[in-house]
Amino acid sequence: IKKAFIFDLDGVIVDTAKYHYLAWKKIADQLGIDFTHEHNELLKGVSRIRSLDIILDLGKIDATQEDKNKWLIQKNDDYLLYLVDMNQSEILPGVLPILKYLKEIKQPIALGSASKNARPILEKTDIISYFDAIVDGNDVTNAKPDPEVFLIAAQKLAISPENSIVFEDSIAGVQAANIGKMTSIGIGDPSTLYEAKYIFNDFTEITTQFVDTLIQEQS
Ligand code: G16
Ligand code: MG
Repeated sequence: IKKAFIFDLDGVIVDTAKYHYLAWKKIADQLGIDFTHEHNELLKGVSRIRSLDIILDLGKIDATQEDKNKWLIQKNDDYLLYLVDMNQSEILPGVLPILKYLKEIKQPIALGSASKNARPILEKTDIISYFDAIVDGNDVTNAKPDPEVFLIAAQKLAISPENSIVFEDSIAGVQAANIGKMTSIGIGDPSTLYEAKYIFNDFTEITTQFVDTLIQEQS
């Protein structure tokens, strides 16, 4: 049996969530908006444009489109600076062994990320060759929790949504997988990701036996 194994990027494969936070924090500080790590949870898995709107809402700021565009550019320029020195050491623990195992047993692998910077990150961390399909923020019109990104990924792998498995660290992403009728696996805090079918603190808790179970599981 073949299942589609779809990975989110930020927070699942690499810990870029901290860089997104730092780049947004700088803009929030500039605007005098209190922006905490807790607020940041709301931004995970959410598109760049939507993230800015959430921050401006927090500060009850009504901005012009011109200002918004300026901040979106500033945020991304800043974020890209954090990626310059990125390498394979920034892959989160336990991820590489599972990618290797999936390749070994010939299960199809896809990326399903909201980020427009996904490809350079996969290149810098040297794992792009593991992916049979890459679907990112450049390919979708509807942001998570809309399942579009994962549905396109499954389609590219020629696997039905029911036979697709999604690894996600964000609430919006878990919801997207569930809405798409896929098996959702939350990576992170169980009190945040309780809507997922399975939840693990991180990838070191995911065994090859568990992967085998997922492949055998009836959808
Ligand atoms: C990621 C992050 C979000 C970020 C979004 C857009 O999604 O979790 O915080 O806002 O991508 O990223 P960019 O500004 O690079 O286009 P994911 O789906 O990989 O977790
Ligand atoms: Mg994520």
